[in-house]
Amino acid sequence: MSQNLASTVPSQVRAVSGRPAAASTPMEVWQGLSAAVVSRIADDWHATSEKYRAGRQEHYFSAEFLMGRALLNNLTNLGLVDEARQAVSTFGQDLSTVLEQEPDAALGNGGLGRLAACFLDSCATLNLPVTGYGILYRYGLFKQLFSDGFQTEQPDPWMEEGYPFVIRREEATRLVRYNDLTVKAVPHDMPITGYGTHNVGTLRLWRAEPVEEFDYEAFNSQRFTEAIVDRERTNDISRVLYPNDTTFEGKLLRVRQQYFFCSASLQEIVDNYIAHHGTDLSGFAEYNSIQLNDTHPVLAIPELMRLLMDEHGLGWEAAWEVVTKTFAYTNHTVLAEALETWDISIFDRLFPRITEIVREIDRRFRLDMAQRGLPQETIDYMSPVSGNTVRMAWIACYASYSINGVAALHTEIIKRETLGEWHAIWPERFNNKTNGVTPRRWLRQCNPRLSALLDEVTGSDAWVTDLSVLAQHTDSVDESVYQRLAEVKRANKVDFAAWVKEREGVEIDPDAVFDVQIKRLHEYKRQLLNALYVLDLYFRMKEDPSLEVPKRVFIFGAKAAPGYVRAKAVIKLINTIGELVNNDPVVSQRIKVVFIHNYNVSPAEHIIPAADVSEQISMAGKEASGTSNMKFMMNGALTLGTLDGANVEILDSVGDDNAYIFGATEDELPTLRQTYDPRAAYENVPGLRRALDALIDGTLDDHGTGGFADLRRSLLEASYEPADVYYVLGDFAAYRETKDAMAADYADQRAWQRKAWVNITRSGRFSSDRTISDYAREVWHIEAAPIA
Ligand code: 26Y
Repeated sequence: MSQNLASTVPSQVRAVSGRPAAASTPMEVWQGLSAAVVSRIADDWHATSEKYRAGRQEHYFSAEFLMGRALLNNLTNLGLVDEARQAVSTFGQDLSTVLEQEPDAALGNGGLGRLAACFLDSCATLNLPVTGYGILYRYGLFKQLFSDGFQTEQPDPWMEEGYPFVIRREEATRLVRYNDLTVKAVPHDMPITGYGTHNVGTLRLWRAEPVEEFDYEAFNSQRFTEAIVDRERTNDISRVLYPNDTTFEGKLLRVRQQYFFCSASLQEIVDNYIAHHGTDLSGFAEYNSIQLNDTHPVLAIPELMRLLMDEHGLGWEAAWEVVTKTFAYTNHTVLAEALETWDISIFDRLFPRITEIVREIDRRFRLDMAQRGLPQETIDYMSPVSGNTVRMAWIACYASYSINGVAALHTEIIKRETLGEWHAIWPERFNNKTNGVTPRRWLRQCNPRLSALLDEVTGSDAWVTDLSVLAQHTDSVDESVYQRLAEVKRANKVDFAAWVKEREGVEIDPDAVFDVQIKRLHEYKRQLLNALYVLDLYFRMKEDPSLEVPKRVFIFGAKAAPGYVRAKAVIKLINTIGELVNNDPVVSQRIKVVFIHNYNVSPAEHIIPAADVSEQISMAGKEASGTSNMKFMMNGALTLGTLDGANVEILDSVGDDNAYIFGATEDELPTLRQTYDPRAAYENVPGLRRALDALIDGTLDDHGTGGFADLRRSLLEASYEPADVYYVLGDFAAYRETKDAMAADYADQRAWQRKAWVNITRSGRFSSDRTISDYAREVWHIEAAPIA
């Protein structure tokens, strides 16, 4: 029987701080409480790992895991929140202060990385034998600061002060060999607790370390720099998430990283197979399957070929047979620039044997296709190697038994276009797995008020592990629920307003409509469309001070890739519009703009429960799925969106009356484009000319960078590149009309709360438990393995 936290926490805190618990800092209390939680789950964790190792398992390979904070998540899953609050209060500490000490484990960029984290949570909750594998980046995604409204980046040394939820497993170290370097891969495991279960899953993150600490001989002979050069080259491998890859050296490092975690993970999986099932590797795929989270881990395909052939004696055919029954590939994008390709010279430099295998895959692919009678042109297009270029997505498609998209519309697009040639040959490999998000973190934990209401209305907490039960209550509730829901939202908004005041220094009114767009900054996501709306609204209000404008706060959160100049100009633009609006004594009475800096998982947990409007306004066909749209829905925000990604399915679930949909659809766009003239939109669409001209007439100052003029040109000038690639001006009128109408609807609170209730109760389909059950049954062929 585990001891209760009140008895273990003080000693854990003392061990960390070397002081009495009452004299320790909140950070030290976070450390101690976290250590107490790890100690509490240790036996179950071990038992789960042993159990999973013996049977059929799924391995989730991902370059990103955007885990966010761990302590509250674990306390919630283990049902220990109240006990922990009680335990720390005995020595005068406040649990929420303690929880706010924790850094976010931001080992990911955005959607793809956060999806991997939600998936692990669902796998643990469903007792599924799934392990995540990735890299223990020393620096997570950069910290974003604003300087004069411009984004600046700072390193994020998230583990520097110690991180109790990562356990080093020295004994399971592997060697990863490159042509020019051999490195140790040391596993660091994070426990993944589930809700209401004893099972504890594992996220195994590899850290690169030098085989020899440093060259002592060189050091002793006073050649200090030489002594540490190799050591630093090794440490570089797990130093930072996605280093800049605009230079050859940068690309080399990215490929080194990818190979690093694929090779180490595969070595372990193969060794485990041998330990449990013997040395005949031909049965490997009966016990193991590997999900490739996009193309970043695709080097696992040639690497498993290498291990099976060179280290375990299988012939090519036998090895290929295993490989093609092992891998499944998830595609997360239709944007051509995100489909990874590498120059084969990089492979030559790093691992000539992998080059050989990739070339052999290519040779056999071409033969195979020729035998199927495909025209040479098609074969050349599809082949894994073309000239000097290796195409990772094509290798994935050829070797995988399953290929999936992440929302219904996205899967249709990859079948028809992005991966159309593969679909023509292997239609049976393709399937859809609409994304989902974990209701533990994204509802239970981040929105305790709404959780309590749901417990009350449904009579239990069963919804936490079966979100679909909420649908039974869509219509069968009494009127008072809408009032209660309004009170919950209002209280969340009050909390959020205080958080914003403290963090960003901006005062916002909880009675305003909170309109939110939070996601990575990309042109296709069209933050610019939102910004132009706000700018236009500002001018409308200046022009007619008597205009009836519902009170609103426009909330943004977004990081731009450090080298993405235009995305950075959009950030500066939003901040500049924010200054204009917020400093206007009259306009700021009704509207405000807030840009939450350093948007990440934990800020999202503050923002989403307080949101009224969820902006999902990508150009139709470009957002593969979106997942924040699902989190907003669960928390009762209404979608303002295009028919893109999972928005389509959200609309299906809630019906036309409960979502605000606008803009050109994916199937309309090709025709619209033929006659599309952004200049005509500029001339004729009300408000556009004024808003766009403000970018160049001195109204908005970009400090002479030319960034705003570039944004304007990108929308208007065809000579520049195809003008307005993402149809911002084409959709502006529809967006403006729908958004105005939506804000006006907010006045009828009874009707608004009814819509919110429909969204919440119909969100069951978007639980990652549903997604993971589908993967487990249809792709992974694994079953629940509860330890107790
Ligand atoms: C090539 C490399 C630099 C690269 C790195 C990261 C390419 C892509 C990515 C990340 C992609 C990503 O996050 N995609 C998002 O995946 C989510 C989960 O499936 C989707 O909901 C979202 O629509 C998609 O943009």
